[in-house]
Amino acid sequence: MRIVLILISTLLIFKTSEAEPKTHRVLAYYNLQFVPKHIKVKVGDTVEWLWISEGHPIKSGKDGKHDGVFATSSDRADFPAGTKFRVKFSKKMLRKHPKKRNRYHYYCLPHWHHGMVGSVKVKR
Ligand SMILES: [Cu+2]
Repeated sequence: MRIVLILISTLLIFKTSEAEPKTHRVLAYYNLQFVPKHIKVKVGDTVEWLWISEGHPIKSGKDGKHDGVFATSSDRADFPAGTKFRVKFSKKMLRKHPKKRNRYHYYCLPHWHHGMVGSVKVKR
């Protein structure tokens, strides 16, 4: 009986945690790269960028053109290592800023022309 109860509660915990929104980490790395460069998330998930090296103001958009969806608080490349920046890809956010195939591109303001770009694909 006790084992059955443990099994049931374990299953419930797994079921709940599966449905809960997740936080996905992207590193702003030394070699002018976002790691991972492209990620897939689900609606309601959060992406958290973590600065491993200093600098790297982030803006949403492509080819150095900001599209106004999200951006770090400053355009100055003075974010210290350890800085975190979070964006929640909620239903509301997606409705407000619809994108082709739900893919949100972003770039590092001073380094995008060196290839410091990435994207977040939001699965429904
Ligand atoms: Cu950068």
